Parts: sequence; structure tokens; C-alpha cells
Amino acid sequence: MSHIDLRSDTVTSPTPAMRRAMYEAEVGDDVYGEDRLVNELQSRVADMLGKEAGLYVPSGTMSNQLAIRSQTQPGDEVICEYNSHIFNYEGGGPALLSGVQLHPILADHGILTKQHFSGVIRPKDHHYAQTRLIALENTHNRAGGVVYPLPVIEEVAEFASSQNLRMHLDGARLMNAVIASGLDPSAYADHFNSVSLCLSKGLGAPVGSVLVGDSEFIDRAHRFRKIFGGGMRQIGILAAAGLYALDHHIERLAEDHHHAKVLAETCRDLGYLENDIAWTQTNIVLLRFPEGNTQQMEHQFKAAGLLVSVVNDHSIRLVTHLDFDKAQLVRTIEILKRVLG
Ligand code: TLP
Repeated sequence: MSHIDLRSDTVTSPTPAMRRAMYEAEVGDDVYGEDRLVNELQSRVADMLGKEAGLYVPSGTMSNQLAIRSQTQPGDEVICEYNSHIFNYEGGGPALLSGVQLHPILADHGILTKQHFSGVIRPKDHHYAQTRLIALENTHNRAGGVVYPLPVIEEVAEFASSQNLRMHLDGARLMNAVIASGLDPSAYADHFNSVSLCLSKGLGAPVGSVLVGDSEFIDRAHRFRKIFGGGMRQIGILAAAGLYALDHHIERLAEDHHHAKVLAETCRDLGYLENDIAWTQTNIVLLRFPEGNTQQMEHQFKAAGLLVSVVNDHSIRLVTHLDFDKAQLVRTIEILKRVLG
């Protein structure tokens, strides 16, 4: 029997219906701006998030890096959370591609509040890097899919505006937050100058993210996308997958959240859930191994038929997704009980 793969929600394969939409897609050359489906996808996501314009890019990493490059100058500073994707998993991109320094701040469950910014903004003095941008992540991946509370975002955005700082949202899993909270996507996006949304995570497309913001920002990002090598040609076949995902795979995220909750309950009962179960809010479950033996546990899970991802010495992550069904849920519970019980 094949392994159950809960390493990430990026592991899904396009469904037969999504592949059909890709097969039938008309294409044009997107570097000339002539791919109708790419244009449709970009304006669809921009409309959904209440922004003027959108830009289709190959990955969430490129989307975040373009947002940083387009809203900073070399020598500037970007504030982010200590466990954020931008700080941990993007290969030092901000230093390499934008020449900026990151100022990471550790926050409980990944949630930076207004209080965290007290005394952090650099004075306008030649000694200092200039603070230019605040980047938040919703849902917060390494915190375990935590949904950013809207009132906290509102407070941070108000503060940012009082300091003349721009705001970027890494919304790789923003639609998980939308489904979990019942809020409109634009309710979150309203507070940011730029938002990155991934189609290749819970939404189940094989590739792609859309970066949105005002037209001037998107125009700058478009230029940097070309410079970073992200100008692509007949990608209507990929945009078709993204459009299909927006039409068919948003509401169903609730199912992934339900599956994650059931797995979290199992892990809690076995004594291995990292946080209180109230923090399992979307599709990510964090397991804690105080003995620091996560590599060894990963091998044991694999031998039992389950692929997991090791976050660090003490944490293992399970992520539910489109290709994980009820039958696999039952099998996973059995495996968890067998390995951890
Ligand atoms: N995250 C991946 C890994 O890189 C850790 C995963 O499996 O979760 N922002 C957030 C919050 C993300 O979780 C990710 C992917 C990205 C950006 C980057 O997206 P891609 O992989 O498309 O570059």
C-alpha cells in the first residue's frame, strides 16, 4: 500500500477535472500580456481581495520576494515574525535579491501585535537602516496554521500607517483563514498594500501564486518578475488550473480543517499535540517530541506508511489536503496510535 503523504498541502496532484480544464485551455504569450486566462486569473484574484491589479508568478517564494523588492530600497529594513516563511524558508532572498535586512520578532503563535512594535521602528537618523515594510503571515505556517485575528491586523495596520510603513501579507494559505473565520478575503486584504495568495497549497493547483496590490505596485513587481526570470510564455494551461481551483477548491478547505482537528484530537489523547487544541485552527497539526528525536520518529512513521515533515528537533508537522480522504484519515489514526501509543 502506498504511503499517506501529510508532509505538506503542496503534495497534491491535479484532479482529473482540473487536468481537463488545463488540457482544454487556450493559450497566448504572457510576456506579451496576451494570455487571456492569465489575465482573467490575475483580475479575478485582485477583485476577490479588493485590489486594483494582480500578477501571476511561479511560486509563493517569488511572490513574497517581489513584494519586498518592489516596496523597499537596498539598505532598508523589513519587520517580520521570527518563525515566518520569509525569514526561515526563502533562502535569505531578502538579502540577496533586495539588499534589505530583516528584523524578525518572536511572537506567541506567530501573531505580532501592536505592542511588539514599540521601540522597534528605526529613527530617521543616518546611523540606522530605514524601516520600510511590515510582513505578516496568515495563516501562520510554522505556528501550526494559526489564523491571524482581524482586530490585531487592524491595530498593526493603523500603527504602520501612522509610521508611514507599508504592509505585506504572505497569504500563502489566506483562503484557509477565510474558511476558518468566515470573513471575506478582502476584510483581511484591505489592511495590506500587497498580498500574496498561493494556488498550489490547499487550493490544489500544481503551481502558481498571485500577488495583488495597486496598479503602480504591480507594475513595479511585473518588471522585477521579468528580472528575476519569472516571465513565462504560454501559461494559460497553468492559469486554467488556478481558475479551476478558485471555482471548486475553496469551500472544501473546511474538510481539510475537520480532518486536521480529528488528527489533533488523536495526538492530544496520545500526549503529543504541541499546543492546546484551540490552536489547531486550519489544516496543520504540530506534534511535540520533548526528547528531540524527530528524525527517528519521521523514520518510524515512514516505516508505518505515513510521511510527515520534521520542523525541528522537537516538532513534526502533519498537513491535511485535497488528496487526503476519510479512508486515509482512518488509516492515519491507526498509524499514530501504533507508533505513539
Ligand atoms: N511552504 C512550504 C515549505 O516551504 C515550508 C510548506 O510545505 O509549507 N509562504 C508560506 C506561508 C508557505 O508556507 C510557503 C510554502 C511559501 C510562502 C512559499 O511557497 P512556494 O513553495 O510556492 O515557494
